[in-house]
Amino acid sequence: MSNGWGYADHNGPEKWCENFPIANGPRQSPIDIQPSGASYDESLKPLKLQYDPSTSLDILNNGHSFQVTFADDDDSSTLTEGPISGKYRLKQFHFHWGASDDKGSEHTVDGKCYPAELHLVHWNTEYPSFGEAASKPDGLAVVGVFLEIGADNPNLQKLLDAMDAIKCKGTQTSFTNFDPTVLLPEFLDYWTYLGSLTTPPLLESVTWIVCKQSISVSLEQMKKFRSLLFTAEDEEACCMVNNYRSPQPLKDREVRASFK
Ligand code: 1SD
Ligand code: ZN
Repeated sequence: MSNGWGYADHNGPEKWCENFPIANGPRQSPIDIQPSGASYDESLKPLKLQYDPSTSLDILNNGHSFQVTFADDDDSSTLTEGPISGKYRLKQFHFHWGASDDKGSEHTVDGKCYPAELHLVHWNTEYPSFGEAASKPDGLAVVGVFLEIGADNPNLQKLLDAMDAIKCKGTQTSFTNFDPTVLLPEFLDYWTYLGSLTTPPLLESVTWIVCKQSISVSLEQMKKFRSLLFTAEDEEACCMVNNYRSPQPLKDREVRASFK
């Protein structure tokens, strides 16, 4: 894994444990969610997502995914309630997807893979910064939303239109006034469990909140995701696909459901 981690055979998820031994730790993500094994917890509150579109800054191809970054110097865009206590600020969102429609999500439900999964990454304002929060057991909260093949999703269009400008690794462009609320499903029933980042350094700091309801994406729109490149402009082009980690052992963890 000399040239850093990725999703290829030589530097992919099976190799991450060489440099990041926590890959085999007690609370790794993603997991296969088994609805029959999840316990309904009536104390779980509805999620409260308050996002201010003026906090969206730019869109970036980081060579692993593409992400939209948000200004997080005040409490303008936050996640509160749900399974967490206190206030978590939105830092960025990004996606994971497959080379074909039968794979791509990180979490699975009873073994079912979705073609893509959206992650909205938030950090606990009890800590001074994202960087410090990222290593604390309650430092991050990531909301996961599955994408399912269906109708063209107009709410993805602004993102897809920006992709031509960020085709290569290391490129970014301004992406302002975007409201990530439009990417959420209509109903916010969720499963929650304690896990980790799904990419190196795989820190065990994430309260995962995975929405039961998916959002739609068309075949054409999925094609556009797959037209991004893992590679920089001066490298041999390699399509950004299969940028997901497979489910990890549940070990001694409980998955709770906000719904019956
Ligand atoms: O894959 C992302 C990674 O890009 C980075 O955003 C990290 C947070 O620093 O989070 C992981 S993930 O666990 O949200 N997939
Ligand atoms: Zn992710």
